[in-house]
Amino acid sequence: MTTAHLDTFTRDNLPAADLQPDFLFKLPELQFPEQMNCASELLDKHILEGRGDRLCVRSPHETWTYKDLFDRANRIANVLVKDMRLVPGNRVLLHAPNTPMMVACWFGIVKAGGVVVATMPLLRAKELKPMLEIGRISHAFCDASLTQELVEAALASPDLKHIRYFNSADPDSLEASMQGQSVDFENCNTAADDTCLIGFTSGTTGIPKATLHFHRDVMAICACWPRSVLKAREDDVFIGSPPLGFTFGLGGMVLFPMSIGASTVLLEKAGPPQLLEGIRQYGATVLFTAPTSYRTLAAHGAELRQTRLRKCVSAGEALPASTRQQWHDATGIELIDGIGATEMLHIFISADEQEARPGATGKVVPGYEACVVDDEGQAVAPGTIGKLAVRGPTGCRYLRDERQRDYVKNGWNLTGDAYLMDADGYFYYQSRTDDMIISAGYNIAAPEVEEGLMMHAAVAECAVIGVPDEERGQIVKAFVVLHPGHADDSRMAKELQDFVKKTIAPYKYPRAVEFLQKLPRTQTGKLQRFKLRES
Ligand code: 3UK
Repeated sequence: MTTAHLDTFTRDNLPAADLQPDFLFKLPELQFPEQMNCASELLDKHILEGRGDRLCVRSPHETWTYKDLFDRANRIANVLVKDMRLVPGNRVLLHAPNTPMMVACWFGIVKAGGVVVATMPLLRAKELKPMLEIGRISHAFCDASLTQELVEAALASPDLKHIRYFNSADPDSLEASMQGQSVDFENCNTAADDTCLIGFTSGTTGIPKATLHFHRDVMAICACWPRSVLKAREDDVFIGSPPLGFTFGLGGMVLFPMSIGASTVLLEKAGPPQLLEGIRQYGATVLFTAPTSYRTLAAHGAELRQTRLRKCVSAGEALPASTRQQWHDATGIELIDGIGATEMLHIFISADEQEARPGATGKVVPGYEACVVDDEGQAVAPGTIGKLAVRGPTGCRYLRDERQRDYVKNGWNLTGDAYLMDADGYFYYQSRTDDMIISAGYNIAAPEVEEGLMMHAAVAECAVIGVPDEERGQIVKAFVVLHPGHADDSRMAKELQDFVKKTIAPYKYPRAVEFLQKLPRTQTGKLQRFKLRES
C-alpha cells in the first residue's frame, strides 16, 4: 500500500501496533485492494455504471441525482485543492446540520484525500475548540447559519486557516467558489489504510476522543451489517434523525443508501414531528432513529400505517422490550436493534425482523466476533454478566490518546458495556459497566429497573441511577417523566414503587423517585446519567 497523504499527521498519531485491536477480514466481501478511495466506490461508481440519473439526496429544498451530487463534490474537491491549498492528509472540519450540501462537502473532502471531521450542529465554540486542536484542523466547511460559533472557535486555533461557508448566496461563499471550478476531478489515489475520517466520541464528560477510520473501514461497514441484517434495496428511501457528525447517522443516512444506489432524505431538524412528516411526504421506507424517538412516534401508529415505511432501525441506546412491543403494536413493524460505537464505526451486534428477540440486542454481525469476558479478559459461560468484547474489520484507533489502553485489551475492543450472552448467542445489554448499581450487595442494572417502570401506563420516560446511601452503599433512584394528565405527587411515587416490585425482583425497586419534565440527553439521544448524579 502506498499512502497518498503528504501530510502524515493521522498516520504519525496512530496507536502503536501492539495497542491496536485485531482486525479480521475473513469474509469474501472484505477483500480490499491496496489502493482505494471510498468516494470512488460510493459515488463515482454509480456514474460510471450508468446510474447517474437515479435519485440520490433529497431535502425540503433540494432534489439531487447521483450525477448532481457527483458534479458538486468534484467542484468542491477542486475548490479545496486549487483555492484552499488542501494537501492530502489535511483535516477538514465539516460543521453543519444534515443537508445535501453537507454530503457534497463530505465527498469533496474525501475525493481530494482530506480527512473529514464532521461535527454536530448544536456544538458550541467551547466544544469545537478542543476538536480543532486535537485534530490539528487546517480547513473548514461550515453551514452559514453556524458562522458565529466557528468564528469564535477559530480565533483560538492557529492551524485553522482556510474556511468557507455554504448554504449561502454570499459572494465569498463556497457556492460562489464552486462556480469557477470544473465538474471534473481525479480522485486522490489513497491507500485503503489512509485515514478518511475522524469521529469524535459523543456522550459523557471529559476531553473528547478522536477515532481514526480508514477508507477501507467505510467500505467494511457497508459490506457487513447492511448486507446481513438491514437488507435494504435500491428502491428504498432512507430517512432518520442522527446528525452526520455521529457515525450512526453517517452510515445510516449516507454510506448505506449510497452503497446500494438508494436515496436518502436529509432533514435539518428531525424530531418526531419532522420525521413523521418526512416519512409521509417523501415516501421514506427505512428509518434510523433512537429508542426515545420510537416511543414518541408510536402515538402516530395509524398515520404511519398509511405510509411506505417498512424497516426501522434503533441504535445509540438500549431498546427496552416494551418499546419494541409498543412499536410493533402501533405500526406492525418489528424493530431492528443494533449496538454500534464511534470506535467501531458502526453496528456489530444486531438482529433482523425475523431473528429479533425482545430484550436482546441481537447476535454478532457476520464479519465480527463478540464475547463476554471477566475482569481478567477471560470469556465467561453463557448466561453470565461480564464485559462486552468485540473484534472485526473495524476497531478502535484513538488519535494519540492514553485511553487506547482502556478500550483495547488483548486485541479485543471493550466497549464499556455490561452484557450477557445466552446459549443461542443472543446478546442482552445490562448497563454501561460503570452504571451498575450496587445496593446492599446486590448488582442492579439501571436499564432493568427502567424497563420495569416503563411498563406503567403513566410513565413516558424514565432514568435510574445509584445514589450514595450510608446503610446500603447505594440506593436505586428513579427520575420519571409522566404522560400529560398524571399528577406527579407522592401517591404516584408510591404507586410506581409498588408496580416495580410486582414486575421485577422487589429488592430492585427505586427507593427514591423524583419527577422531571424531561430527561437530560446528548445530541445523539443518549441519556446523560452523570447529569442526574450531579443534580
Ligand atoms: C451504547 C447501545 C445498547 C453502548 C453508535 C450505532 O451509539 C453509537 O456510538 P457511540 O460512540 O456510543 C456507543 C455506546 O452506546 N449503545 C449504542 N447502541 C446500543 N446500547 N443497545 C444498543 N442498540 O453503550 C455503546 O457502547 O455514541 C450506534 C452506530 C454507530 C454508532 N456510533
